[in-house]
Amino acid sequence: MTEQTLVLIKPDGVQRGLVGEVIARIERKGLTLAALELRQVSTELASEHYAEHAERPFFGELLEFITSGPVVAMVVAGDRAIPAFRQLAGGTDPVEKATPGTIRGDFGLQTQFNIVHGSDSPESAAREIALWFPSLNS
Ligand code: RTP
Ligand code: MG
Repeated sequence: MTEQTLVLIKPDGVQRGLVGEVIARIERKGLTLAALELRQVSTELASEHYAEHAERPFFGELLEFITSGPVVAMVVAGDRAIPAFRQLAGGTDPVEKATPGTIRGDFGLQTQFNIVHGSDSPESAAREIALWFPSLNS
């Protein structure tokens, strides 16, 4: 089933020059780009985006990190795009969970600096796409 997912290349990925690498992996998988923008994230947008983690001890650090430099925000589309991108990204902890061959497994060392975000369910994807790309018709 064709679906859309919200993908972010977080500030660490942009700063380390991994934008091309991440987009190449998305395209090689067979997924397509429906929207793409380099964006400086406000604290308001970051807190909305990560609202589910508001009570977590790392929330403050997470907001600080996501707003620390530009991110690349994308809407990625294709067959089972939501789980397909989560598969490309690998688990949240780049060492303990993500395996080699995934974006996090190949390029990450710390959970906080794990390079990419991808929506985790159809409900999250709809909410996040509306939040990041309100003008997009989906
Ligand atoms: P994301 O939302 O960014 O795609 O990552 P995820 O689904 O794999 O992981 P999630 O549980 O939603 O956590 C969101 C982000 O918060 C940071 N985090 N830090 N210090 C910590 O223990 C910790 N745990 C999570 C990571 O940047 C994670 O991607
Ligand atoms: Mg998440």
